[in-house]
Amino acid sequence: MAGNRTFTMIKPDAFAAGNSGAILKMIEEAGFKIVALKATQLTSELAGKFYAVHKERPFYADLCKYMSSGPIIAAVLEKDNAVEDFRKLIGATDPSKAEEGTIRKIFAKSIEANAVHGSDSDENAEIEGNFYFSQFERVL
Ligand code: YYY
Ligand code: MG
Repeated sequence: MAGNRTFTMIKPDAFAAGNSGAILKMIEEAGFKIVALKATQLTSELAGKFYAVHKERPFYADLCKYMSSGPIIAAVLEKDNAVEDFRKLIGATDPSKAEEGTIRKIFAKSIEANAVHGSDSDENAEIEGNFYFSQFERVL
């Protein structure tokens, strides 16, 4: 059975553009409950740890630099079938390929500066949520 939580980040481009509120509104209107939330900024080392699965990819160094370039918002979201439904809401990694009405289509600037992160599996949602939040920083 699919899990009911996923993890998201509002990335530096969307935060800097003042789109965090509009994105969180879209997330709530799509039926997700925000069960953990913080504004923070990653160091390049922490961004590298978060995206370690991509460390052999050609875009990894740029991604780590970009993800640590400014403040972000991290959040855990709750909804039935959370991971899959959230990936649908955010749209394709490359915003030029994202469907109309998706968060990335509306707010992303490029494939790298693509406004939001969404976990790709229940297992990674758990790992990524734990990367940012202790048990006292989330709704149980
Ligand atoms: O899960 P998702 O964020 O949609 O894409 P991933 O393939 O996991 O890549 C993570 C992150 O890396 C992506 O959101 C932007 C960046 N990236 C990139 O800069 N260039 C690529 N060709 C692919 C991904
Ligand atoms: Mg991914």
